[in-house]
Amino acid sequence: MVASVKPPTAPPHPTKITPKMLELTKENRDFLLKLHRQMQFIRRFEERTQEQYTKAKIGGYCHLNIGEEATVVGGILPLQLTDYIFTSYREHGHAIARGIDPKAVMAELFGKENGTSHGRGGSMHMFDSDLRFMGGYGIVGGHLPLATGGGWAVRYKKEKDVVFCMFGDGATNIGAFHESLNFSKVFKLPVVWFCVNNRYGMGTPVEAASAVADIYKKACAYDMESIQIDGMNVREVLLKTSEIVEKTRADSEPRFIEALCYRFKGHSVVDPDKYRSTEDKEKFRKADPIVAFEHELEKAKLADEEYFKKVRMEVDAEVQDIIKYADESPEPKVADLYKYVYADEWEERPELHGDPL
Ligand SMILES: Cc1ncc(C[n+]2csc(CCOP(=O)(O)OP(=O)(O)O)c2C)c(N)n1
Ligand SMILES: [Mg+2]
Repeated sequence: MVASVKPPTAPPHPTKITPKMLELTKENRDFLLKLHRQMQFIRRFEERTQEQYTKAKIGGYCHLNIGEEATVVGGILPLQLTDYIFTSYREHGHAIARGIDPKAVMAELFGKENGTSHGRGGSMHMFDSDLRFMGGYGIVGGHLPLATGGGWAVRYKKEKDVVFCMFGDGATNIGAFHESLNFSKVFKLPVVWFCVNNRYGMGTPVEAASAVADIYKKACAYDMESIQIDGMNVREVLLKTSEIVEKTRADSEPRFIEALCYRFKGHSVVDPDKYRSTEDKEKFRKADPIVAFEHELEKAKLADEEYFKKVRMEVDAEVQDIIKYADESPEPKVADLYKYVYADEWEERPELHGDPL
């Protein structure tokens, strides 16, 4: 699969993040405000997605990123467009941050023909091979061996791309997690393992499911560099992710990041979220990654409440247009039911045969 993906052309945003770029200065204002706007856009996109679900415009499973925006934007942005991304099912925001047209993301949610997967996948299966967005996956941890295979392909072809694999805390308790980390280390695969620790796997807190509560320590068993970062702070996520990704690009050693955060809504849109205390929710609400970033921008006199209000209104209008687009988009045709089930053509790549290492 990875071998036949076309290399993309121009990157839509700066990829190598330096500490200087993130300083709260006037010179960096445009970039910082873009970050803020993107997080705010994803937040609104998700809020409106929830609304559309309750109106039965969206069906199937549906998991939102609300509260995790700093890990979404901060995790995806430092990647180059030739890097490969694998994510879990909570991936609408990641697809948007990667540069997939949000209209195609919403159309996919609506099950429409012009969605990223022609409406066949829905919420958990955003995909864009041109942008090397290799999919959201519904089986917890099921994509980790696939990312390992992606890392193998990159090494096999002697390329300089990085495979970026995002998953939840719950995924670190399954066998495929350990096999994947072990394999990536033994064969020196350029994979960055990025764990979004939102402290819960459905209704189960990390401590009740994992023998090791500090998840980054699990990677130490495979002798790889592993760090724990503040997943509520977009500047920290960007910088640390960029550093780790570039190290992996340089030496093809796998590395591990654990980003601590919190999801503000239930596990999925139908979860009434009765298992978390009000105190806990309030505590984390106070650390809202968007509000925290707004405070930083305001303190540095780079923006004010009026500006933030304007952004909220603008992104909401954009999302409303996107919903209209998705709603008016065509349904897949019944006659096309079997289309996209099997690959149409097999690309012969004899140059790939040989000794990979
Ligand atoms: C192999 C497998 N087991 C169980 C499930 C049901 N399930 C869906 S999401 C989930 C929790 C996963 O939690 P985590 O990895 O922390 O990700 P989060 O939802 O918090 O982003 C479970 C158990 C599944 N989809 N796949
Ligand atoms: Mg979780």
